[in-house]
Amino acid sequence: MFQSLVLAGLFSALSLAKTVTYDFNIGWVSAAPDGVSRPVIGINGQWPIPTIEADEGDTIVVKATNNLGNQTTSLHFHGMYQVGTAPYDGPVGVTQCPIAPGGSFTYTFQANPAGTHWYHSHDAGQYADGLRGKMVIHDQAWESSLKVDKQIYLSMGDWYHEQIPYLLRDDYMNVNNRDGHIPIPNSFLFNESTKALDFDFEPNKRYLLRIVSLSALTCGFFHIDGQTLSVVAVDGIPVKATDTDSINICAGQTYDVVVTGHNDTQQAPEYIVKMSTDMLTGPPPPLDRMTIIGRSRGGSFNFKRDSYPSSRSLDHNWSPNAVLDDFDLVPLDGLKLLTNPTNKVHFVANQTYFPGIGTRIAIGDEPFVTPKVPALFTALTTGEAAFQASTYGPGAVPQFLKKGEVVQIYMENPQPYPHPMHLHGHTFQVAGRGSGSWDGKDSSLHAVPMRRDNVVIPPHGYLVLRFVADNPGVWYFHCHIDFHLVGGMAALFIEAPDALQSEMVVPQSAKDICAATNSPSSGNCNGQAGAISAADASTECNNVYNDKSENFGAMYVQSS
Ligand SMILES: *[C@@H]1O[C@H](CO)[C@@H](O)[C@H](O)[C@H]1NC(C)=O
Ligand SMILES: *[C@@H]1O[C@H](CO)[C@@H](O)[C@H](O)[C@H]1NC(C)=O
Ligand SMILES: *[C@@H]1O[C@H](CO)[C@@H](O)[C@H](O)[C@H]1NC(C)=O
Ligand SMILES: *[C@@H]1O[C@H](CO)[C@@H](O)[C@H](O)[C@H]1NC(C)=O
Ligand SMILES: [Cu+2]
Repeated sequence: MFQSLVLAGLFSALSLAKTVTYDFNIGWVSAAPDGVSRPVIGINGQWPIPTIEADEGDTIVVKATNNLGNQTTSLHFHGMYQVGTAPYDGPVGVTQCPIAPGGSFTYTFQANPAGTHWYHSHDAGQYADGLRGKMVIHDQAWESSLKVDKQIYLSMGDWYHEQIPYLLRDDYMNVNNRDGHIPIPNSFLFNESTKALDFDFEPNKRYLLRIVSLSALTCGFFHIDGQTLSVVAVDGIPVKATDTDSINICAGQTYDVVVTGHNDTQQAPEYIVKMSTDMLTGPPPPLDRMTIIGRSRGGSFNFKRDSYPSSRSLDHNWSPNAVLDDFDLVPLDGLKLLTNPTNKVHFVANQTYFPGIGTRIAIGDEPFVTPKVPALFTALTTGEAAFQASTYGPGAVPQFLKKGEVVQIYMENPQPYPHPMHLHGHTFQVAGRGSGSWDGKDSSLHAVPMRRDNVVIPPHGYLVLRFVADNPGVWYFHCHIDFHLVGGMAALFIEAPDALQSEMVVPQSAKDICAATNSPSSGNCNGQAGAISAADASTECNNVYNDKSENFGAMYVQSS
């Protein structure tokens, strides 16, 4: 009886699910989001690019066609678990080959989990040239529990006038960059523009602001003068509503915030979006380039009727009084700390200058270097050898997980800069975070840790993350500062390769895009069947000493 009820419920949920299809032609367009015109990567001739929107459980189909001519591309649907659909996760060299100019690849996956997410190129720093957009997956029950009158989709993010391939070649990845200096953004954008939009908040009405950071480097503050921000979700995970004065959103993170329209003023309250400087390795851009100040309607103020008061409450020198500490958030489902991890992974951020090569940054034994064979395809096609590290090449920094086990990542950051660390295919509990080192005791971790998929490791500090290995696949764990990712700040979780081999094959369409770039789509890191010795892998496969490919971003060089 009970079982048939459950089945009936499942069936009705499934029968409501629909398929949402997008046909994306990815190509160059011209845009001037901060007044300076430059070529940017748009979709269907437009930039900013479209928002992907669906209900939880829907099937999303995105056909991505590469019309760039001179670069390869890929799309990653940031925040999607991709259960059973790892070949459609998007990162080049991890779950797919790059899409060559003229080629196309269709991504098919379930809209899961709900929340505010985004999608972006995952090909050699490319998203900073504009291929970055919003993705909202609706959970109607949660949304109606918020009693909001309207939902507003917003983004913030840094912006460069120079294209990423040139910034990588001439600056960040250059042999002369001895200290890991990162190019300073020229501007900070709010909803992809420096022009402040107006909020039309009606008195006492409630608004859900879904804000995503599309940044390549810097975090950004958001604050509305005289108004409380009620944070209700981070990275799509609902949390107990928590009031704050300001939030700081870092590269790749999302925040859902409820705001109630003012009823007690004649004024139009101002809001501010401001680049935060803690990740900059050099002097910040001019204040007016890193700040956007706009108005919201308040009280009896009416945009159409009234003129703005001349006095302003905020200026470019603003700094936040109090910023929400995401570590203190509590997930709405109250999920307790995962205990007794059976797999403990230890990472240490290590920035090193390699003579004759340049500055690279590792979290495991070596800086990550993109494998020639996408690591997922290696896991799927090498049988027993899929359990050996050498099979993936030293630059893949592979970490092996068993199905169902509790995994702990203990990461230390002895460096003076923070990093937003992002995991694909999962959300993790942020069980511990602090300065110095962790004492190794569960008693110093949070009992009900907040969960998200992207968390900042503090400078000279540490993180303790836990998650259940319940999603067989090959999942990237990386810094979301896109320069650091290109510079090697990543590792791979090879999760349950045995389960993978029995459940999944390399899709024919994925083999086709590999063939189009003359890349192997099966075998070990050298594109051969079976195992490879560690010695051979270190000379033949991906490592920092024999890699030059990433120095020029996603530039397409036709192999002869
Ligand atoms: C690629 O094409 C774009 C758009 O035409 C152009 O601005 C850019 O310089 C090209 N890149 C290279 C490396 O030639
Ligand atoms: C922000 O941009 C999105 C498109 O990405 C648009 O739908 C939305 O209306 C914009 N928000 C505001 C408040 O104008
Ligand atoms: C104004 O808002 C406050 C709560 O912020 C509420 O207590 C009060 O009743 C409201 N006044 C009017 C006139 O709506
Ligand atoms: C940092 O990386 C370099 C180069 O791979 C290595 O020689 C050094 O031992 C590493 N340091 C730490 C603390 O891991
Ligand atoms: Cu990502």
